[in-house]
Amino acid sequence: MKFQAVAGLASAAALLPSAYGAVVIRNPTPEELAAEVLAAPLIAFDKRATPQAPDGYTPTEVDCPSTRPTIRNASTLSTNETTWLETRRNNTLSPMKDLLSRLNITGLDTDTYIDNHSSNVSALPNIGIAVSGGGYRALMNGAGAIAAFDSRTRNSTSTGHLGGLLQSATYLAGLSGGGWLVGSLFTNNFTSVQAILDQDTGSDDSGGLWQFGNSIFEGPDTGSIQLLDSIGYYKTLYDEVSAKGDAGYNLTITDYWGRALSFQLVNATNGGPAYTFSSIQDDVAFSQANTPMPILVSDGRAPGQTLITGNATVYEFNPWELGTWDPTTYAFAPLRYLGTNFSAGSVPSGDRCVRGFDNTGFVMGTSSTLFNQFLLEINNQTTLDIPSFVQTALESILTDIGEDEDDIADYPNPFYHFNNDTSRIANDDMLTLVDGGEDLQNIPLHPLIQPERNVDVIFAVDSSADTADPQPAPNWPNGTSLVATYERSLLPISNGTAFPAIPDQNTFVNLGLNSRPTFFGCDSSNMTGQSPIIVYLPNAPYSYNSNFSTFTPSYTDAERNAAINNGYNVATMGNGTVDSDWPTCVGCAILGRSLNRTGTTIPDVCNTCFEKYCWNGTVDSSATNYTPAYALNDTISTTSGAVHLASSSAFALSVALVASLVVLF
Ligand SMILES: *[C@@H]1O[C@H](CO)[C@@H](O)[C@H](O)[C@H]1NC(C)=O
Ligand SMILES: *[C@@H]1O[C@H](CO)[C@@H](O)[C@H](O)[C@H]1NC(C)=O
Ligand SMILES: *[C@@H]1O[C@H](CO)[C@@H](O)[C@H](O)[C@H]1NC(C)=O
Ligand SMILES: *[C@@H]1O[C@H](CO)[C@@H](O)[C@H](O)[C@H]1NC(C)=O
Ligand SMILES: *[C@@H]1O[C@H](CO)[C@@H](O)[C@H](O)[C@H]1NC(C)=O
Ligand SMILES: *[C@@H]1O[C@H](CO)[C@@H](O)[C@H](O)[C@H]1NC(C)=O
Ligand SMILES: *[C@@H]1O[C@H](CO)[C@@H](O)[C@H](O)[C@H]1NC(C)=O
Ligand SMILES: *[C@@H]1O[C@H](CO)[C@@H](O)[C@H](O)[C@H]1NC(C)=O
Ligand SMILES: *[C@@H]1O[C@H](CO)[C@@H](O)[C@H](O)[C@H]1NC(C)=O
Ligand SMILES: *[C@@H]1O[C@H](CO)[C@@H](O)[C@H](O)[C@H]1NC(C)=O
Ligand SMILES: *[C@@H]1O[C@H](CO)[C@@H](O)[C@H](O)[C@H]1NC(C)=O
Ligand SMILES: CC(=O)N[C@H]1CO[C@H](CO)[C@@H](O)[C@@H]1O
Repeated sequence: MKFQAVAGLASAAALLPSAYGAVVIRNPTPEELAAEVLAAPLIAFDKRATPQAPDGYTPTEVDCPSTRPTIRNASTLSTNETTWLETRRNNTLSPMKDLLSRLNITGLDTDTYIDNHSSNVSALPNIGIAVSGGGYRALMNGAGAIAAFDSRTRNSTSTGHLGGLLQSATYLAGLSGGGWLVGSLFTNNFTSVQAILDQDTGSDDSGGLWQFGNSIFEGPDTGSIQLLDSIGYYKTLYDEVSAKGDAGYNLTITDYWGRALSFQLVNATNGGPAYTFSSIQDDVAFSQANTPMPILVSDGRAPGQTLITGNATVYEFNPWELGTWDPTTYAFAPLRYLGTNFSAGSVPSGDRCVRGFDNTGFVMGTSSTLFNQFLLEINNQTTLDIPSFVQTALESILTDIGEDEDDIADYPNPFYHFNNDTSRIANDDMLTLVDGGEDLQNIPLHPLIQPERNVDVIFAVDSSADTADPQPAPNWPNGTSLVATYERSLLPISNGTAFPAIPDQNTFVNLGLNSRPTFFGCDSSNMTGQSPIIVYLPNAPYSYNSNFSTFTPSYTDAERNAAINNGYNVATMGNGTVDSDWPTCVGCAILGRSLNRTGTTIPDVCNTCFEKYCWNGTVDSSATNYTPAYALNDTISTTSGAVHLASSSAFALSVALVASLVVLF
């Protein structure tokens, strides 16, 4: 893409007055004023993820707390997490009892089993859920799985369903598009997918979450409670990001991307500029451990570097911290004080602290920076009225950082001069993070296979677009992400993490391991170290072809709902209609490691399940093509028609962009 060279941000700002000359600043109507009050950024006692940032999107200096924040090394869990886990593990027991009893594990009295071990909760199952990247397709397919696992979804606790698994889980990790899902739920008081879908059953289709009918190029629907028309939307994005730049922070395309995403994912009429990811720690439901712990994943990539699969440092964001277990940094920073000038692990005396850097949209955008490319398509939206100051601002950023770096997110490096001898980034001013899927590990397993977390089973929802386009069935997963995590586990950077053996992608396709659920790592004695059982849940056509191209920017509500419904069917195998043993087998996967730990005999029904669902080591690497058939008879079609055929993108994409995204998703 060719951009007119512009000298820098200052010149973009200088263009502001004339650019704004075209903007009609409207007189707010009483209705708009009322909406503004609703969206007021400082609702002090609103105990959900909250607009805690002192000055909206702009990171702001504040006095440090009396105990000044510090960087810690990664040898243990944080005390915040350890404390929280004591309550969370207890809180999972009652939902887990309900769930397991519904899953009908003949030969094991699961109520008695849990009661007998409840004084030593670490003997009992510790569940993680991981939702892959893949843009809106991944958000929607992942949402179907989460809805299936959520006892708040209507009918989800009927026979054949899996409701309650979410309530039984300790961790919920998301990456890129999966991170949009996780971030959106947690920014909204851990609302349910059901509640989000229920919002627009009425005639008022405005102002709610997940309105994907308008792409990010258009901005939010201008319904009754929306403040912004298209120009107002762009002006808001521009003003907020510019203010961060004016405050002295380096800007990247991720700043714009994160702000734009927030209008769809954060339930606020103004895109929630002051919402921070660290505010989740004060959310009542989370802090009382009535939700799983959310984790988002991103990769480190220094400027000018090419990211090599297996060699990237994998970072996580959780409500308390940003950091990594990898030996190449091996440190965690307090999320709330990101942006503060840390040096050798502490804030130099005399320096103040910074708050508001961890804007929740920016964190979600950091996990999904590949979609910065999406935003750069703005120049090609000829049918839309996109103000020139937006294009100028994006061009200016690219001029500053270089077009090869259009996918980075810039963080002042909190790990500066920390772990000098071992950290790759000890001498870098900036910590530059990119999309968590750029190292091909598109499922956020990394945080969940850390031995410190003792996870027993991971429900790994894979919405990757691995199968090539064009071919009969593009944009379905074929195991590539699991292969990447397995191969990395054999390298020194894995630092004590272990992962089950995973076969090559042709084997996945030839044996159908990517068109039905498969367990990996069933036999713990066969492993080089402590590893969970992986319950692989690959997106596949059950009731709908949800294999939208990663670049499709907008979706009708019908498409969205059908994709979510398909995801529900993937997770439940059509509510147990494809295999009536499936719910029982899910229960067996949950209990597997725990039964080993407590020396309990595996019930016969579970042995049958493990024979049926565990990959048994068979390999068939012969060349192959993926041609899936619907798993259910009851299928849905939407007006977009046969999206399983090479999907027509809503706008022209350059060869280079298609290539860069196809390789990664
Ligand atoms: C997290 O841990 C720190 C240090 O132990 C403590 O000061 C802080 O209050 C904790 N935060 C929460 C939300 O528990
Ligand atoms: C968890 O449950 C155990 C056993 O009932 C109890 O001893 C412990 O105090 C509980 N811990 C928390 C943090 O609630
Ligand atoms: C429970 O599983 C047994 C087989 O182990 C089966 O005979 C029975 O019908 C199942 N019950 C329900 C309610 O599905
Ligand atoms: C829930 O189950 C009831 C009774 O079986 C059925 O009528 C209804 O359609 C189901 N609702 C959903 C959302 O599946
Ligand atoms: C958050 O959700 C909880 C549980 O559903 C509810 O009791 C509470 O009122 C909600 N809080 C807000 C601020 O919406
Ligand atoms: C979004 O916010 C509106 C207004 O505060 C609220 O009525 C609605 O329940 C919220 N939606 C969700 C899914 O939380
Ligand atoms: C901006 O980026 C430059 C070059 O990477 C770096 O030296 C500088 O510290 C950054 N400034 C801030 C405020 O992060
Ligand atoms: C891994 O990345 C580091 C820098 O991040 C680089 O110095 C090193 O050569 C890379 N190793 C391999 C095997 O690519
Ligand atoms: C790390 O190295 C820098 C520069 O050499 C030095 O100033 C700093 O004190 C070192 N940090 C530690 C903790 O030794
Ligand atoms: C599997 O996916 C990779 C990309 O991740 C692709 O290169 C390969 O051709 C695919 N193989 C099959 C059999 O689908
Ligand atoms: C955008 O359009 C220009 C022509 O206006 C074209 O040269 C360019 O390749 C397009 N960019 C992309 C990413 O499609
Ligand atoms: C188990 C293991 O190898 N842990 C190492 C991970 O990396 C850190 C930092 O290099 C080492 O201190 C640990 O021993």
